[in-house]
Amino acid sequence: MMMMMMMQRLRRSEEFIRFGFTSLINLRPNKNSVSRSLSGFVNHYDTKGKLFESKNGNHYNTELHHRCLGKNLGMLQQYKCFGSSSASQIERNPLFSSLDSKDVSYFKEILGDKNVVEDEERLETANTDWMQKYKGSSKLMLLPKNTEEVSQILQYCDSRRLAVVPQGGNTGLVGGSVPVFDEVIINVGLMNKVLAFDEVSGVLVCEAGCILENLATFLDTKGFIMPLDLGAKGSCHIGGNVSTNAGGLRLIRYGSLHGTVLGLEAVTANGNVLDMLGTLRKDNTGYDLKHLFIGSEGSLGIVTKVSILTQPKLSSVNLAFIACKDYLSCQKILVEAKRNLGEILSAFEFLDSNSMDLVLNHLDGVRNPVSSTENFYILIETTGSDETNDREKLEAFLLKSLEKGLVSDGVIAQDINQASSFWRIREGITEALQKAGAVYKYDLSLPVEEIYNIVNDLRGRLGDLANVMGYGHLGDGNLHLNISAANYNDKLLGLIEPYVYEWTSKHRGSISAEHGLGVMKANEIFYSKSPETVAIMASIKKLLDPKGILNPYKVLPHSLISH
Ligand code: FAD
Ligand code: 2HG
Ligand code: ZN
Repeated sequence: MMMMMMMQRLRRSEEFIRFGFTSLINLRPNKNSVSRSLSGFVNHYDTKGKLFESKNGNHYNTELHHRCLGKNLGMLQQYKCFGSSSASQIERNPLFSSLDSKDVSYFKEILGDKNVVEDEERLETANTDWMQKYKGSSKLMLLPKNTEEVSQILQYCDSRRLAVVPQGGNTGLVGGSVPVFDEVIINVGLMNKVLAFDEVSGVLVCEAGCILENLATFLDTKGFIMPLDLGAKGSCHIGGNVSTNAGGLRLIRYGSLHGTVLGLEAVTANGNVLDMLGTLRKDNTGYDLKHLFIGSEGSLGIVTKVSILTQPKLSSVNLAFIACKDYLSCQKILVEAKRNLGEILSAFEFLDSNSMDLVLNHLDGVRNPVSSTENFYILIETTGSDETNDREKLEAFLLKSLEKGLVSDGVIAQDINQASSFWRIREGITEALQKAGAVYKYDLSLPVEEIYNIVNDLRGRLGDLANVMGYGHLGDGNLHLNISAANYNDKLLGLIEPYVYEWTSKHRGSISAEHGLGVMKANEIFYSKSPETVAIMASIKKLLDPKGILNPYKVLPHSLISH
């Protein structure tokens, strides 16, 4: 019966409509605005742009969700705790200076008054991460307009040993983009110009503060697309994307930023400008140093310019939303999709029924596109240049999967609105989790066959203490394991960590597939990297930032770099 219905649906969709995607979420809208994403998610902003209330009415405690906050010594908080182990306690590096009025005067001289932000409300926003989970107490945010200004700022901070935190769109999910204590925030959002675009090679050169979605809009006018796409595109910066080595929804097709970023410019701690802004596909002259900055989360330098290989926009895009009864079927569909859709496969994402229920319960206007309730859902996107052929390929693939019993139901988007509503389900999970209460977030790379075992194990371990959700970029072997609970509490955290990290390590996975380590996992790096490798990382950090002023307490274990 189910099979008949699915066949009918697929046959009925004679005209699978092509679409291009527009913005899904603008996470940090302009001043004086009430922003609305496609689902109706609303953040209220006051006139200074500060987030003060989420739609569900949660008023966040200004101390947020740190496990412990340590004592106040004078003006400065000296300790903070993150994670579950005693090693997660962080001490403010006593070697760092504290900001004084002469520092502020100097910055005003080089940047002008208006780009030296001391306003409390703007600082409150810049001190707080997207999840409202990490919060610093910086008294200063600097907004440089060009590389020279970044260089002058860093040269000065280095000479004074003032710690800094580079910030882009502040959408990071590991507490990397906000200060831990009083670090000066350097936000490159004013550096937002497209510098060059070559329509023959597809190489785009731009400043680091360009918002990803604005670049996508610019490229659209030229008939090109960015090689990466993520739910935070309305707010995240390309510099932030490069610094986190963001993955996202298109990685399965276009690869990671280590492949698509052809060059970059970065400023190191002492103000040195490293011009590595090449635009060549091939360049084997010596060590390829740009890779050090891709994914180093602002710990080695501030990325100021990026050169990236973009892709031609193809005319036919199709999106299917399908339901499966078990995880083994999801795996088999992935294998078949790679084999049968091959060159046109452009996304392969999955979510479990807990994730689906969460989205349905917390986001307005979202509905399950398939009539049957199943344990798993998959989004398969194809992008190609032959409309008839691409459509037939996807249709034939789905019918075959249905006949084999791998798929129990499914639909193909008929127009751009339907496609957006399908993507809204997948991209909206992070937002729905925020609304549901406390969330413990893990971003794991694992062998595909192991991915759902950890979700099941954790469910067994936590019982009814929390709601465990599994979703993510299945095509890339990347699970987003999220544990949602009414409140943050130590008992729950103690059951989750280090269990999740040990489990991942035992299966030779990575404890950070795409979000980075930030402050959340700086001390956990050994679960995925050998001591010898981490020691070399610490040497590189010392070489490029001997005084440790760049994004301290992040990425590497504090014990290795705090002296
Ligand atoms: P920020 O959050 O401001 O900073 C992130 C890190 O980079 C920090 O350590 C910061 O110090 C450093 N940094 C920022 N700019 C610079 C710079 N110019 N120079 C040096 N260091 C810098 N991530 C994914 O990988 N895939 C996803 O699919 C994805 N989806 C998301 C969906 C939602 C709804 C949200 C909220 C987040 C998502 N993320 C995802 C995480 C986040 O959006 C990415 O990590 C993104 O690349 C961060 O960019 P940003 O400009 O906001 O950087
Ligand atoms: C995604 O793929 C993002 O949606 C966010 O990387 C994942 O919320 C998360 O854990
Ligand atoms: Zn992701």
